[in-house]
Parts: sequence; structure tokens; C-alpha cells
Amino acid sequence: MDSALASDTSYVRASVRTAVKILIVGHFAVGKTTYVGTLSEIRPLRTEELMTQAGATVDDLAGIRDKTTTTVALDFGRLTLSDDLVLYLFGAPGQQRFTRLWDDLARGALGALVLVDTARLKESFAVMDIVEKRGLPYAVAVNHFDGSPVFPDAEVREALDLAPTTPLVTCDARDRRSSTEALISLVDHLLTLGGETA
Ligand SMILES: Nc1nc2c(ncn2[C@@H]2O[C@H](COP(=O)(O)OP(=O)(O)O)[C@@H](O)[C@H]2O)c(=O)[nH]1
Ligand SMILES: [Mg+2]
Repeated sequence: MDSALASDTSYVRASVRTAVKILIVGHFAVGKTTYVGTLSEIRPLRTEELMTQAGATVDDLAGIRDKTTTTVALDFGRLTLSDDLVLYLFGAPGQQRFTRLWDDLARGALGALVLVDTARLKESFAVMDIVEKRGLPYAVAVNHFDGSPVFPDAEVREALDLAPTTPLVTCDARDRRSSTEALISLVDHLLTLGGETA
């Protein structure tokens, strides 16, 4: 784990044998850009724009803290998780109007980490629907915001209708260690699934 946390190189290590594409998904303002920025060992590519009046009528701004930018396309970052495994992280926009972009994004992706905010759980339904329709294995990470309610895991599972095997973790997208752990829970899940189909 230390290798993942300490690495800060611009180049993929020579020992890396496996590159995996992972989607970081979730509704508007759930913390996707923050998450990819926290974890990426390269300067993350961001396609954020100042929110326009036009966007304000489409995006639901209710209950959103200090957010002045919105992702119009995607975030991209890279994380070397172990000596031989590198993850490419694609933060995919959650707004309904970007669903077509998902067809391209989902291609070749091994799985998705679905970020959710307990204050806006219902907004995750649409995103989870998109992920499930594309058959992407996923884990759910509650991105904890100050002031958001803390529910027992069982309640979150029920609200999101999660399968018992779907990993559910809590993280703070601004914190590297907890964000890495959330990603590891997804990778472990993918490895388990891979083992089952092998
Ligand atoms: N308190 C808190 N704020 C966060 C966290 N993650 C993101 N934010 C803030 O929430 C806002 C939306 O985050 P952003 O990453 O832009 O969301 P995105 O639309 O999903 O990409 C920003 O102002 C972030 O600084 C978190 O874990 N805790
Ligand atoms: Mg964003």
C-alpha cells in the first residue's frame, strides 16, 4: 500500500504489467473531480467549466456547497496501485444529458466506483441504473460530507438496493488514504468476480 501512497512519478513503472480502466461515477457534485484529483499521481486532466446560467437551469443546484464549476466531459487520472498494476481513472459526469458519452467511457472499463452522498441518496439511482445497464461491476463509496447524515450500512444498502456482495465503504474524496482504500475494495471485488468466471 505504501507504494501506492508514496508514488509520485510521471512515468508508469517498468514493472507494471496490467493497466486497468476504472470509472469514477456519481451524481452532480458528489466529489468525482475531487476524488480523481486526490488519487492521481499525474496532474489530473480536468474538463471543468464555470457553471453558466444555462447550466444552472439544467443542473440541480439545491443543497450544493460552494460549487462554481461543473464537469462538462470527464476527469482523467492515474494511480499505480502495486508494482505491477496501474489504474486509469475516468471520472464520468452523472448528469442525465451525458449518458451517451457513457457508451464510449464504459468500453474497456473493468468496473466502476459509485460515489454517493447520504444527503442525496436518491440522486444516485440514475447513475446506478446506467452502471447496471452496462453490466459494469461496481463498488459503492459514501463520500462523507460534513452535515450529511450517517446511516448504518444496512440502511444505505437497502436504499440503494445493493446486492449483498457489492462492497460498500465510506471515504472522504479529499483524503488520499481513505480514497485509496475505497478503490482497493473495488479492485478486490473485481478480482473476486474474475476468479469466479475463470
Ligand atoms: N466536505 C467534503 N467536501 C467535498 C468532498 N468531496 C468533494 N467535496 C467538495 O464538494 C464540491 C463538489 O465536488 P466535485 O469534486 O467538484 O464534484 P463532481 O461534480 O462530482 O466532480 C467541491 O466544492 C468539493 O471541494 C468530501 O469528501 N467532503
Ligand atoms: Mg466534476
